[in-house]
Amino acid sequence: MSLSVQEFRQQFSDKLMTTFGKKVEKATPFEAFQTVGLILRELLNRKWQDTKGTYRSNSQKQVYYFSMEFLLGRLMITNLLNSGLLETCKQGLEELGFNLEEVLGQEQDPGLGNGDLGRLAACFLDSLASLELPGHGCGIRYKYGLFQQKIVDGNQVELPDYWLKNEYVWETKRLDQTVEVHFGGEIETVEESGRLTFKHHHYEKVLAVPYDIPVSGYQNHTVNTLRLWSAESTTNDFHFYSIDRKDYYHYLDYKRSVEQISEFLYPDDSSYEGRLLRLKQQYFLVSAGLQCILREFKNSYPSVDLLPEKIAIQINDTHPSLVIPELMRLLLDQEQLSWEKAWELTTRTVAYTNHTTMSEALETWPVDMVKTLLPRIYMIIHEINERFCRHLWLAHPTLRDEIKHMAIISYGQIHMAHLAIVGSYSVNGVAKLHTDILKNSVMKPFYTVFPEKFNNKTNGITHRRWLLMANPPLASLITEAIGETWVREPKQLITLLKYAGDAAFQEKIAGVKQANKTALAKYIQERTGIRVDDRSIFDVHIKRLHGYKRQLLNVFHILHLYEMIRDNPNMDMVPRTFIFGAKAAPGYHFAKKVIKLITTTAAKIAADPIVREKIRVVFLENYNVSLAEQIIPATDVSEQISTASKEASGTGNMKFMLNGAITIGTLDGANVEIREMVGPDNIFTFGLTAEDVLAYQLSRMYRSRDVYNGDQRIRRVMDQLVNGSLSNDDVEFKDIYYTLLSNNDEYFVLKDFDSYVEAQDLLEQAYRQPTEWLKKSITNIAHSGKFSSDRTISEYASEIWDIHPVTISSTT
Ligand code: 26Q
Repeated sequence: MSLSVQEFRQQFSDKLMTTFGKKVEKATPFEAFQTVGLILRELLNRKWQDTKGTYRSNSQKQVYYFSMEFLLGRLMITNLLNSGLLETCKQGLEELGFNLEEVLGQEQDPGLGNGDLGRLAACFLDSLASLELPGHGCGIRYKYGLFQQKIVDGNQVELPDYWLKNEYVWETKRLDQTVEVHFGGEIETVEESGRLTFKHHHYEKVLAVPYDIPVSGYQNHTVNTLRLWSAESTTNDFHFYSIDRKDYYHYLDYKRSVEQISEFLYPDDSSYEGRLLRLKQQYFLVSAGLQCILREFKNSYPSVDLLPEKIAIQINDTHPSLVIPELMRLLLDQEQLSWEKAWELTTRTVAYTNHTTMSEALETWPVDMVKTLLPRIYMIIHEINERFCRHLWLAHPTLRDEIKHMAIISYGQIHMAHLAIVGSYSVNGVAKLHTDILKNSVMKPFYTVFPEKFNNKTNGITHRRWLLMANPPLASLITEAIGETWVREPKQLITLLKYAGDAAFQEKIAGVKQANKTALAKYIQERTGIRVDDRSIFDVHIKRLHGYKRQLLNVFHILHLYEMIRDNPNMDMVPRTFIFGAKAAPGYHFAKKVIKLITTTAAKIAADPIVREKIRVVFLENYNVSLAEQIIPATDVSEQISTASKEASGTGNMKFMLNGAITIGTLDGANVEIREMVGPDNIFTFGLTAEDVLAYQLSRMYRSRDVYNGDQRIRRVMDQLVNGSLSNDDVEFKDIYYTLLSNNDEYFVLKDFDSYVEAQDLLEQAYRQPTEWLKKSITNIAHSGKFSSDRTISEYASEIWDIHPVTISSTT
């Protein structure tokens, strides 16, 4: 289905009139945006119907990706590009007197995720649809996404992200698909004709209402579904409720408590303690999603025995791991299967992805909380645990000492990762190194018991969003050189290698990078009033603020340069602009102090006429997907400097290399595989290896104070934190100072400082050789095909899910 510019204009003015009662000349950019959205939706709806119809009739296996987060970013440009209408729309809008960029800029960025894990889910949906694979997302329609960040006096301030304030043009409310989710109450066990049955009384009823978002594939006919659940109560419910309570105020309380469930996204917090509301959210997602899948399944198939042949459920970390006991509950209590049969079906349907090895990030829930909120689910988890421990005792006598560490329930806590491993048929890590650490250390005893479950699926990103859409000039240049097959087969990017040393091509690449830097410099000036030198090196560190991601190490390098320039104002160096973007969890004190340190350092340098000629620091507030799309194409240096072993994979690293930035990084997460691909000459690695870090943790032989005492450069940097040179308030940064010295620098910032500074020096020398630098840059782009989420999803499809592409037949 394609539209001519003429038809587009006609539809635009018709829709504008019916929706807003306005003529084109009077329309605001927002109204123009909504109108284009409505045109696209109509086109998408047809394909959507066809896709659903085809899936229903061809009976092939489908996958459901359960995730508490989907960090979609703006969808208009994706949908335009996917339906081949980008040029038509651009021209049509221009002829009608609008500017495409401005219209696209009207779209809210749905911030329904914290960071990488949520963004990964969004990339996966894009690849599923683009590869014509039958796969859907299942998540929560939070009323408020991740908070909006403002910087006030150098500090982070959080504001609510009410992304739904204008109608969201891509969603459709599906009232007819509403299901009920039950919380609390008691379970009565009764024997009925020789079988125990479980009756749930006095529960609180919550309505789960789905909102569907179409997920279109790149220039094909597939439109899959992202279903987001909203907790709602209707006034019609009042009569149900009042039978028990006869109290209008109780009803209002109930309504409030129901609506809270999908009210906001929890920020990923370093010191997070289990909160009842988060558990409610998790069960809400899982129960609504599974009931709906099972209902649909039973309409299509004669017996639930076929479940593992027809459906796979992937859980994005342990957050949705209650799918395991909930599926058991539905199969036992509703479908009346035996425990053994229900367990067989469940463990052949569910697969689990792990995203962290850090023990403090592995989820646990207090037994009492689960018992009270989800009494039947608790009974089932208890039984799973009993059976699992018995199995270990009988079948793995050598592991008897380990059982207490492997139990699902121990010391009053439920260990969700243990539940997820035991209840699924596949456990995957997200980069080779990460999977090896799971197998050989963090989950070693489980690997001994279930070696066949463990596998690696290195993360990927959609090159359509992160190159084709975010960096059109680079995309065109690549297509000019090697043709356009790379868009459908990103591995083809490898043919760019033959241009790595080609002077003419290098010059064009340099031109694109320079233009992107100029554009970013302009954007920075508009947003912050700061003028940055677009000829300086753009050195970028954008990701969530976490101790292990070591933004602090980057700041220490900057403070070190500061001292060097003060010592020697004529020092010969290539000017650099350090760009940061990061949100800290609202309760994460240390992370917020690091933000303050970055902004304070930025201000100090800006006020110093000598230093600011050579270095500049910019903190861009409210980092999100749209901001990333602006920054990444303009980046020279990609900072990926986590403490080795801590960053499971990272995906920013991949987005940067795809856009020709050079990585400075530790041998952590997917950096290791990036290095394997591009070779050691085309990446700057430094610091402790994962093995070193794990060894230090075991031996407890690291003493940060010794490093401090033995290294004058570090002392100078550290002392700036507390000697009043950064802040008049001499306690402002003392917490950072003591975390590094008295708390022994958990993330090895001091330990890695020297080798980081050395790597930065080497990097600068390389930058001084433009031909060599550009060769590195092109080599990185050429090898980035491996890191496309199309590759990742193909691996999940064949090695975990056993699903296959489906050609959508047109029914209209
Ligand atoms: C937990 C409890 C309460 C509130 C929030 C959370 C929570 C929310 C989000 C905990 C963790 C997350 C997100 C984790 C995450 O993004 N992990 C990242 O996953 C990426 C995709 O695989 C990897 O690339 C990153 O390395 C990993 O850090």
